[in-house]
Amino acid sequence: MISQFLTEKRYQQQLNSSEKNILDKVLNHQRINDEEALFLYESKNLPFLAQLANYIRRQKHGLNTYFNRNFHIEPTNICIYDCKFCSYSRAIKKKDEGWEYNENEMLEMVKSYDNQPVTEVHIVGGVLPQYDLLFYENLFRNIKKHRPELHIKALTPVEFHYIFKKAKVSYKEGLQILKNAGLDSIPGGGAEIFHPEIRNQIAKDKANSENWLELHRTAHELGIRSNATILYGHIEKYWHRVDHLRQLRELQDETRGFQTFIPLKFRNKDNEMSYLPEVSIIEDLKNYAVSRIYLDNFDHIKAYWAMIGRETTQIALDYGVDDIDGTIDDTTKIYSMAGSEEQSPKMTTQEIVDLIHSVGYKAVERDTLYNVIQDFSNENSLVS
Ligand code: V47
Ligand code: SF4
Repeated sequence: MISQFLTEKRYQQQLNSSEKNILDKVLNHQRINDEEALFLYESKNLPFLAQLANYIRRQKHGLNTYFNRNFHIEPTNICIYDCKFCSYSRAIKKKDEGWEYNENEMLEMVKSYDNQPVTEVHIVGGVLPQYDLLFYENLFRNIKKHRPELHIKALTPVEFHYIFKKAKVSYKEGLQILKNAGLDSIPGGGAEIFHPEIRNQIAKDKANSENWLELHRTAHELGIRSNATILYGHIEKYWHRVDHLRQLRELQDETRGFQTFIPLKFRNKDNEMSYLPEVSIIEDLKNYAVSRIYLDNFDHIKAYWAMIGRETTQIALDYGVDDIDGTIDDTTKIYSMAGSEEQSPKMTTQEIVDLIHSVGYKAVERDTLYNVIQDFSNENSLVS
C-alpha cells in the first residue's frame, strides 16, 4: 500500500525538510501553496513526485482509469489569429492545406457515426467570421435533432469571445443561446499560459486570461461543466505554470465547475516556435504530478494520449493521471500537424482497454460528465 509506504519512518528519513512538510500536507489532505509547487517543479526527486501524485490519484479513484468513445469535428484550420505555437495558423499561409467545412458537411460527419456507440462529439477549430453565433446555434440544434443523446463538447473562450462580441451579446446571453441549442459542455482549450508576460508573446490578439476565466465562470454559473488546460514546455518558466494553476484552483474554489485538467505538451513541428526543442518525458511526468498534487479541487487529471503517445500515457498513470481521453477515430489534426507521435490518432475500445490493463490499472468507460458507462475491470478485456 502506497499510504503505508509513505508513512514509514525509513522512507521519511530519506526526505529533506521541505519534502517532509509537503508529504505531511498531502497525507493530511491539506493543500500545498505556490512556493511548495515551485519547489516540486524544481525538484529532481521524480520518485517522490510520483509517490505523492499516485497516492492522491488512488485516494480519489483507486485504479480506475477513465476513457470515452468520442470523435472530433474541426470546422476549419484557418484562423484570424496567429498564435506562435499553432500549426493551424501556419496552414493559412499554405492555403492548399486549409479546409472550411459547412454545416451539411459537419452533419454528415455526425451521421457517419450513426451505428457506433460514441457518446461525445468534440468541436473546436480556428476562428473565422462565417462561423458565428447563428452558425453554431443551427449546427448544435441540428446535431441534437439527429442524435439527441450525443454530448456536444464544443468551442473555447477564444471562439466564444469572438462570436459573442460580433453578435453583440454578453457571455451569459451567448452561452444561454448555445446551451438552448444543444451545447452540453466546454473543452479546456485556449488557456495556453495565463500570465501576460508569456501570453503576449505567444497568443497576443485572442481572448486574454481574464476573458478565458470569465467565460468559464459564466458557463459554470449556467450549469455548463468545462475542462481546463495548460500549454507547457516552451518559453514559460516554472513560476508561470504555478501562476496558471493558482488561477484555475481559485476559480474552481468559487464554482466547482471544472471537471478535468489537461496539461498539453508544446509540439514544435511546422509552427513559428519550431526553433524551440520539445521538453523531455521526465518534464511531462513532473508536470502531471505537480498538477495532481496542487489542484486538490480538480477531480480528474487527463493525459491526452493523441498528443503524448501511448507509452508515455501508460507511464503517466503512475504520476497522477486517471483519464486518457477517447477513441478519437483519427478525427483531429491539430496535434499530428504539430508533430505528435500519433499521426492518425485512433484506438478501438479494445486497444484502449488493453493499454490501461497492461500496466495494472482498471479501464472504465465514462461519458463526458464522468457517469460510468461500462466498467471493464472484471471482464478480462471483453469489449462490447
Ligand atoms: O488551445 C495548439 C493546443 C489546444 C499546439 O477539453 C498545441 O477534453 C501543443 O484544448 N503543441 C486545443 N498543443 C486542444 C484542447 C483539448 C484537447 C483534448 C481534449 C480537450 C478536452 C481539450 O491545443 C489549444 C492549444 O493550447 N495546441 N497547438 C502545439 N503545437
Ligand atoms: Fe487560431 Fe486557436 Fe491556432 Fe490560435 S491556437 S491560431 S486561436 S486555431
